[in-house]
Amino acid sequence: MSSEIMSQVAKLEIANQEIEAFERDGVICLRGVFDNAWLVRMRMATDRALLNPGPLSDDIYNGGRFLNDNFMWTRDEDFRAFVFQSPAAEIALQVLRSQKINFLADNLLVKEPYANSPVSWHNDQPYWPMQGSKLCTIWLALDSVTRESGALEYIKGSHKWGQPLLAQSDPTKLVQRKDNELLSWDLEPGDCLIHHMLTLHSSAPNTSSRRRRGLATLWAGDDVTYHFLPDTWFLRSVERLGIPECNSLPNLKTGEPIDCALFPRVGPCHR
Ligand SMILES: O=C(O)CCC(=O)C(=O)O
Repeated sequence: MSSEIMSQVAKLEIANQEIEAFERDGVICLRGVFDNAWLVRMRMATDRALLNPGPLSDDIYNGGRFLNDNFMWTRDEDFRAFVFQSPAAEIALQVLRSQKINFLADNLLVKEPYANSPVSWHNDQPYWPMQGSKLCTIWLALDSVTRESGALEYIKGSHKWGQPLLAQSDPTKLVQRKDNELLSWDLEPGDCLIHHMLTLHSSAPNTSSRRRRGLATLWAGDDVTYHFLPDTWFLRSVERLGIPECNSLPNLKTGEPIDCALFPRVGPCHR
């Protein structure tokens, strides 16, 4: 890693107030934590990914294109650099108050102009064969994001309900509680949302003439262990990835840490 990148990451310090808000509300917005160099690099990488979607991608054309792709880091140098060199791992480490951090996956979510593809209410944890409380998703805005271009919306505090919800399930009972308070932010490029992987969230269609490119990365802290559950999205999909990192999966044991080639530890001595 270059000394410039190392000092950028070393300087990052998330205020205790923000970390407490994450713990209380299940989501926070941090402004301007990814600089222009990362934005330029990841926008170019995103445009490459759009030309060559991976084996787990969903590519929907409805009014405009919505590409939802994963595991770009295993096939593209810039997505890989984002995992190991960008401030993302340090953000996750601090927000989760963790001593170590493992990377789970990246997820590219591009809503092109007029993509009539809302994402329905869900939380992220039930897609993964993991247990533990220190799990978060960092959603980085590569473009300006408003309600019209497909902003995310969260149910404040819902990470404490302990309720898994897949996007295909009926959310009515959970999301229509009277006391729900919704949180949403307009974003500028370089801002990011950090949500707990049990926080319920959804996103609006893109009704604007602007692109809405988001790069989400998923992170696990030191209390997270592997739990073999054949019915998770991840375990149903993983064979289609067909990458050498997957060979490390059979070594994972229920109740044990998730360190392996597919869920690498990221930190100063692992970069
Ligand atoms: O980008 C979106 O529209 C949805 C993102 C999302 O659901 C997630 O990052 O978990």
